[in-house]
Amino acid sequence: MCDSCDCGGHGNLYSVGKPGAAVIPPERSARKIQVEADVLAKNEAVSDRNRAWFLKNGILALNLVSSPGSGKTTLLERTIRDLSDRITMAVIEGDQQTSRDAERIGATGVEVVQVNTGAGCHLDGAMVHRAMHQLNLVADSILFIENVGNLVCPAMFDLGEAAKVVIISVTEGEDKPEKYPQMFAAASLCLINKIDLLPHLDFDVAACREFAGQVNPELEFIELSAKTGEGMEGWYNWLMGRAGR
Ligand SMILES: Nc1nc2c(ncn2[C@@H]2O[C@H](COP(=O)(O)OP(=O)(O)OP(=O)(O)O)[C@@H](O)[C@H]2O)c(=O)[nH]1
Ligand SMILES: [Mg+2]
Repeated sequence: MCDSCDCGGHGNLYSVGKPGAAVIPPERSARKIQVEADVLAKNEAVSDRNRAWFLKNGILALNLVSSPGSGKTTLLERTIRDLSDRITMAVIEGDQQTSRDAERIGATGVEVVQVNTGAGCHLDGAMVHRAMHQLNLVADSILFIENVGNLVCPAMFDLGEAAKVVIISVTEGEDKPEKYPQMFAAASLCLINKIDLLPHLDFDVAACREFAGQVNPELEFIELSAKTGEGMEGWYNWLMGRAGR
């Protein structure tokens, strides 16, 4: 287990030049794997109930995952402003601390709940369950769940969403799908954000797509800028399609 949370990270250490030299003794490792399985199974049970409730009530729940600062909240602000006359939307905001993102989303006029995870590095099914019942969710709507900025642990924790949307910004380096494959394997859609900055960077979009495609051949891609609005139409088409419009 990762020391700071119940995310299941095993923390194997490797010496440079000696790949595969795991340092956790086998008996401790087995116990950790059992604890991890228990935690994930418990989360899965809650999240399955969330998913059933979303389905029954006609709500498209999407789990937005990324590194910190890739542009999730900026994307949501523009999306809400552009689509609010076409579909009802609500947001659950996950951050370790502060209600800054909820305040930004609240300024757009939609319902929003902030969840602070404290030392935790991801949302889980129970947090989403509590938060969703604080919102007046209506049929034929979209619930965006902005997860804690973290490219590792949120990949493992199902929230009951219909799909994970992973956002990678062009300032992060095109090798992220190779280094953090689980997140790209778990996602249905990859948004490549901040393309307005491409002229100033050496980010290789084709290589990024290739790395992510190796991890997940089914992954769809949309390149956009939440800042300038370029490419957002593709995202809106994807959203409305998933919402059955
Ligand atoms: N140039 C450019 N900047 C962007 C774009 N999208 C977001 N930003 C900037 O990136 C920074 C982080 O944006 P946020 O929307 O707060 O990112 P986030 O993923 O919600 O961040 P956390 O919630 O902290 O993980 C802000 O300064 C945004 O203005 C974009 O498309 N282009
Ligand atoms: Mg944010």
